[in-house]
Amino acid sequence: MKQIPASLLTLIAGIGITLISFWVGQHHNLLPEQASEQAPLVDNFFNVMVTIGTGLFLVVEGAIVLFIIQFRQRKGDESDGVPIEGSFSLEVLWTSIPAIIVVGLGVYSVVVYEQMGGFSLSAHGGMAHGHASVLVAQAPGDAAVTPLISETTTPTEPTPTDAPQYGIGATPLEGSQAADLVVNVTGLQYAWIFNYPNSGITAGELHVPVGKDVQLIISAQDVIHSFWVPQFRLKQDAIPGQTTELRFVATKPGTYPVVCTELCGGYHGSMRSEVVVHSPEEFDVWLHENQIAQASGVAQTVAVNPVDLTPSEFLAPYADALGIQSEAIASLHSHHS
Ligand SMILES: [Cu+2]
Repeated sequence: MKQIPASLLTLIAGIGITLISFWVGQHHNLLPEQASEQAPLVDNFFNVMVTIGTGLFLVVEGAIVLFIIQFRQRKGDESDGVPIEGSFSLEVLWTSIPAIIVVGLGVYSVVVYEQMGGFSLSAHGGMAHGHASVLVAQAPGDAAVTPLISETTTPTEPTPTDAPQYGIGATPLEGSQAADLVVNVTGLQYAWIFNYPNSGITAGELHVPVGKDVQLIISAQDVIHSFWVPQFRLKQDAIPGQTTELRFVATKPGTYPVVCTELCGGYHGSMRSEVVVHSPEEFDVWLHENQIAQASGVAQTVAVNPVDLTPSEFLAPYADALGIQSEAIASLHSHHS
């Protein structure tokens, strides 16, 4: 029988590895369900990485297994191995292929970040403004540089309201449009507090309507925390003294976990909450009920056994005091520990 040429075998192996890699990239089941408009962007990127990773794994491991068999020591063979000094063309190949992959993934990740609104120039300042104010802040220490900088940047200092915000903002499609719902998120050891500035509600879980453009303004009271909803594929740091933003559209009604992903202290692991995605009607009911409950004041709420309360109800009496009263924080500690 005539030997099959090596180039043909390599071609068949290449096609096989490619097909397997693409299949694994689409069927790995490693990610939780998608519940936001942003999730498919992240998942497509992840699938590309899994596809490439599978291909590399098969090529490298396959070569090892193949060579173990093909170049094994045969019985009675005591001779030395073939003296191989190296191969310049092989080295060029295995340096350039990873380089192309890394640069390609880097470019793709920037595209995804941009589509999610990572480079938004929001009404709150945006990246360009942020850089300018940083330069102005550095200038006083260097007299020679000051005149140069003051010529190129606007002399006005940003006011607190248009302070630069970092994070995922409006997408290029949304432009400078305002979000449908704004929620202030505060991270503190060891809880997340959600405040709805337009309705005055303060809650221990995040409630949002499905299909609506939601803007979170995230801050931290003590140390760095990180707000993460795995099903939304969104994560944003909560930093003391610097607000960050996270803008998303939830696509599936349901309850999803909110996790702190920044080791923030002894009970970091218990710093969890939930985001409840309602239908628009359900959300209006929730909004209405909570406005009534929180308007009724402290006197009535104190009489209720706290064990029977949801975090939202429990936090209601402290709505006004949030952020300043140590009492409110102490209550949160006892509730969450
Ligand atoms: Cu935390």
